[in-house]
Amino acid sequence: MEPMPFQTAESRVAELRAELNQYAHEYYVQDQPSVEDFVYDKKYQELVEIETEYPDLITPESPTQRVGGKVLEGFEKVVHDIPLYSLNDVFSKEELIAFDERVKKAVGHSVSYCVELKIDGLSISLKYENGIFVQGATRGDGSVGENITENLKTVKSIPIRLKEPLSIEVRGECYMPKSSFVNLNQQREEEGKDVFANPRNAAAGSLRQLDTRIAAKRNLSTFLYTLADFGPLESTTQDHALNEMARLGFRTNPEHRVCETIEEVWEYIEKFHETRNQLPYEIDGIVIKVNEFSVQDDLGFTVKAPRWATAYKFPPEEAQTTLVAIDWTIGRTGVLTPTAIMEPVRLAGTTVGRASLHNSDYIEKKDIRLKDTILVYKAGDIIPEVAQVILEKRPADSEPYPVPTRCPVCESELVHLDEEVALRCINPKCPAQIKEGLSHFVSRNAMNIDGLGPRVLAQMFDKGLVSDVADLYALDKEQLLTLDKIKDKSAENILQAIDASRENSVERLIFGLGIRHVGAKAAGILAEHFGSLTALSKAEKEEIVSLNTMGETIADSVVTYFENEEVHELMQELEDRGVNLAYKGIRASQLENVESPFKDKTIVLTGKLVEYTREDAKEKIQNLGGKVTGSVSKKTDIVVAGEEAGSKLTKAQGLGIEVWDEQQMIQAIEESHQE
Ligand code: 0OX
Repeated sequence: MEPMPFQTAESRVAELRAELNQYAHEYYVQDQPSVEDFVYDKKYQELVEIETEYPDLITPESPTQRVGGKVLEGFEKVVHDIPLYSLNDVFSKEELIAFDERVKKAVGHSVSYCVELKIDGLSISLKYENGIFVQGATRGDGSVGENITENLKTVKSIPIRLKEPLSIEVRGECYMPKSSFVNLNQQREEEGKDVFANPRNAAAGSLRQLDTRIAAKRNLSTFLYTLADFGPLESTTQDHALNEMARLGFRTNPEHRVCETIEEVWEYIEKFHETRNQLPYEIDGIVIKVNEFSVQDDLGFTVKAPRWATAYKFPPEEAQTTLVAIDWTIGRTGVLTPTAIMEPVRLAGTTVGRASLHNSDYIEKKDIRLKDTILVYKAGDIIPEVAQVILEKRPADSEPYPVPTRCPVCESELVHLDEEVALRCINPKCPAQIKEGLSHFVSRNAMNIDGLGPRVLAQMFDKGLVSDVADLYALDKEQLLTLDKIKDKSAENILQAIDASRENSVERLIFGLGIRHVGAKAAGILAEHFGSLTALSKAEKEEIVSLNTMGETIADSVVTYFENEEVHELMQELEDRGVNLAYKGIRASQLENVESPFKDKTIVLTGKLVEYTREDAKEKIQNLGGKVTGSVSKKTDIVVAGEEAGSKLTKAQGLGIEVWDEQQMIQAIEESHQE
């Protein structure tokens, strides 16, 4: 490519940054993305390229500076000019009413309260000078915290530049969403690393990393709730201060309310006590603050906490029960995972009889034994975990739990690799691993073959019909009919589903092969870049590392995978049996040349489509530059209404949104083209 003149580069960089920062704000702060990931990725890549050519153009607020890179020696101390107070707790309605009585008595009249969810994360304090983020610190003991600016710069919801050039200090909570916590622990388990006990510890562990690239990958988020130093801002209530913070670009929690009476506060508490499990982040209570700042000032502080606020703490989501047995399962990569089988117990609204024990080291470290009374913990929809043993309740005849030394399925000797906390079965022919691998291959994000549940696959394997994924493509109806509960019709459906999967674009196959560290997203990026499995199999490590978001771990894993001769035989077999090895989507680089009525439009598909499946229509529209979303809003441009379309159609009509029938959509797809 022709090198760009400096001036063009300078203005293009400014343009790209403005766009990328806006997209990031919509995505990370407002939870309302306006563009598909690849649009962001492509512009980001362009910015990286220009900045590589002209490093002088890099500024701290460039989104490229969010990926971390600095390795620190330690964390410096930060003295908080304005101390961070803690909160007094209340645990019952009576105590809450007593708080309200104290407040009313002290100020001589009733007051309104601003109520907020109590986010279970880590308190942080952020300083801005002339609108630029200059310092981020932990709470520490309230007077002195630690400087974690570099790690906080990687947290995408924290603005690097405010919407106005103000010098202010704000405070809030940095936390890890539940889903990120589950994914992180799953990944750590697979890598044989220690797991985090809860999202709060995971967030704390991430912010305490000296290598800022680690924090950058941890998907942390924030909610800000205190304007500590107002600068020139004027606010007379907490509620207004929250709105001001949101206006300046901070993420604030949308659930805050103003309540006029303590009864209203109680209703709010009850509502979130019931529904807290459905929130995507953990809360451990509700914070109740006097809304008017002038009344807050009248009430003042005790040594430790404000008199104008309190925290209603929810009872912890923990319970005690007895450990009856430990069940070991083997994953796709040979890792043995122990599950506690317990006396069923009520926990966070459900009855649970199984809980995660993470790995063999966890059992040894915590000295968990059969018949022990254990404390189980569950956060929302996260799988329950065994937190600890209640030693006082240990039976007299208890003995340490003998961790297995042989694979419970293939009986080969287990290994405990250095630096791993898990036991592994390293027999590549271990039936348990192969069955898991088959289940992964057919799963929804991989080859998406319906009708092949784990039982059917296990039977196929046990009967010798299938010993690797390529064998699925050589199955015939007679063979299927030998399986339990498979009748004529279901055999046909299975064969049809297998057949349809032959046509999948290759990212599904790449993911389905189960190459270590290659998730669905990485598979998509690799497929788009290399264009085929064959090209990927010949890729050099450097080329993979050069791709956006790909690291050394993935690159090494891919290269090592394709060094295996058996993998090449498998690829050949797949190809011989008609499985597509090519990328069928449109490469992002080609999208610019698309001319179509869907380009940059938001489309909702509703009702029954006759000629296309939803999935097919979605893929086609996306390939033509459109964004397909699930719900109708003011942002929707076109609603495609199939047969028996219901409420979405009605809503679209109400909002005056353009409505098409399936034929109009097909015609538009056919008339669109790409150069
Ligand atoms: C939270 C939270 C914590 C801070 C000191 C006086 C009032 N964890 O979500 N603290 C506060 O406010 C306190 N608000 C919150 N929302």
